[in-house]
Amino acid sequence: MKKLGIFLSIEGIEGVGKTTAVRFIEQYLKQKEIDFILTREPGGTEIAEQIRHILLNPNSEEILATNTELLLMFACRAQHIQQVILPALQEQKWVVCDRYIDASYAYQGGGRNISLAHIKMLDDWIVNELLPDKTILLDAPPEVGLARAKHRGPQDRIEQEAVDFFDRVRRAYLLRAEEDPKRFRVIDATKDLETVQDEIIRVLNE
Ligand code: Z5A
Repeated sequence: MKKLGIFLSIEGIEGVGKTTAVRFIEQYLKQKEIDFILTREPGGTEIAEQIRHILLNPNSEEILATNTELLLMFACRAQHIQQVILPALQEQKWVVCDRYIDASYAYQGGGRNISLAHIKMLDDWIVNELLPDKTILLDAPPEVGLARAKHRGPQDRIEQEAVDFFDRVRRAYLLRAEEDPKRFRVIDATKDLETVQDEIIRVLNE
């Protein structure tokens, strides 16, 4: 099979600096004249962005059931893999993705307490081993992320959860990293931006 491009995902709880990291990586790859795409989950295609709106809309009068949340995350991912991620990798581009499969284990597994067996079943079906080559996990306690995120606009549906929820999400992320040390690089996101970016460069150079 033809060699695929490099697949990099960025993970972490709300406000830890994923968007900032993605912008930094964008500059770095441009400087190195590497062909890449930036994308995100949930979203990344026209249809997946429409589903994202349902997932994050804080104003719906109907409560979104946790199983529906999980299934919609994977519906987005199925569309995203098919339409964006796989074609780009097949063209040997780098794919830099703001959140991917680990977010489902962390948020729907850790945060919402959905059984890992159910998530794994969808993972096997939809992701089918299309894992990132490297995953940068920006790690910080929820208080740090939430304080940073506070300065932005109104919160989306998931952002309205309590600190306890994000604590469970963080622990689930760290567990994923522990289980797959070859793929994950955990970066202490409480450090200043320059230190975090030095660490990111180290991962990119790998
Ligand atoms: N979700 C899910 O549940 N299941 C799934 O499978 C997937 C997703 C794929 C999508 O939100 C939601 O979907 C998310 C998980 C769920 N819900 N939550 N929560 P998103 O990815 O669009 O947005 P987000 O997680 O809420 O990210 P964010 O709030 O945009 O945060 P961020 O991108 O990590 O942070 P940032 O915007 O880069 O930085 C925040 C501020 O901190 C900003 O002012 C920066 O300048 C500053 N910053 C960044 N780094 C530093 C350092 N090192 N020091 C000081 N200040 C810093």
